[in-house]
Amino acid sequence: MLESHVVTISRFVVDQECLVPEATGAFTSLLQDIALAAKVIGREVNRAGLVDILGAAGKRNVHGENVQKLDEFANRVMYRALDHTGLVACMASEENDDYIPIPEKFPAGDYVVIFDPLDGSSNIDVNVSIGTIFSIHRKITSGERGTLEDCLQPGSRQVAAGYVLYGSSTMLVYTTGAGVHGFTLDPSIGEFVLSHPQMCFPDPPRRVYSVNEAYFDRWSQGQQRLISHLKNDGRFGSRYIGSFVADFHRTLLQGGIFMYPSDHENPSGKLRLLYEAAPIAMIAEQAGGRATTGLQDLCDVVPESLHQRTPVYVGSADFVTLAEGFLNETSEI
Ligand code: P6P
Repeated sequence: MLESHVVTISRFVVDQECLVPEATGAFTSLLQDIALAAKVIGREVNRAGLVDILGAAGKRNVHGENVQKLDEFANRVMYRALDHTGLVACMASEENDDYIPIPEKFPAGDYVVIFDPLDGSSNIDVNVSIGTIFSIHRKITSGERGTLEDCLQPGSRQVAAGYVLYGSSTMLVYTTGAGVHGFTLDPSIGEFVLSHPQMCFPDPPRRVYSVNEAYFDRWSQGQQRLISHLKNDGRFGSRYIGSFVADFHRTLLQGGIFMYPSDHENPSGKLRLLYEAAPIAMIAEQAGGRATTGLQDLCDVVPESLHQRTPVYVGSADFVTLAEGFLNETSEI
């Protein structure tokens, strides 16, 4: 028996569409397609321990990282959910060197979908939560089909952003610029149902910082001073899962700050701008938080290449601002 108050993601996006006079329904369909892909990926992620799908596929992606079979599967699922819809101008993915054009046999649309099909895949074999991250822009070039230029837009031009967290439950969290909304998959009906309407960073926030302190010696002096300050404060706890979506989701629900700094060996950090940092930054800002590279708002960074990396500081606004203060101290004492 379906409770009357249950709101599925399909119902929710249709209701939201009604609030936008010029909406054509295309965006609603696009979000539903992504939700379908999330269900299919989630099913395989949850079966990973049972099916011989674990372990590296023996290939390396553009970053020289071992590609896990689930990575490839998730990438295929996202592509096939979107390629034929007539809604998408082009795509880009962590798993593909170049941008992904829509095949000539299919019509193209106005939206550009950029995604990390399975972030945190190094955690697959140890059953740690992993996620899918997606960023949606409108095509800006005049041609019928999208190009690389349509993918290289700053986060401030995103029309939507979201992530799927494959954890103790499967959650889809997204924003279209009108707040952040979370949906939990109810396996008994196979639907994402609204579980977290209007998500906002809590005020007051929990004093939790999330960073991989193994790299302490490689950090700038400002970063080192920041972490020492948080430790000496005596009120902060530390949590680090090593899966961006999971670490951010906890930060969004409880408050705190997640950091992936640059360091002497990785001057641009590790996380990628287009399909990790920028979508999460849009969500963070829509939830009343902040997201910065340490020097500028992440949503203001104009991408120069598909897979460029960026330092990431995201979370409760006051903590992100505190971090910026330490990172921009001129006195390198
Ligand atoms: P480190 C996972 O491999 C990932 O790309 C992100 O999900 C995560 O935040 C980060 O790398 C963890 O990196 O260097 O701490 O293992």
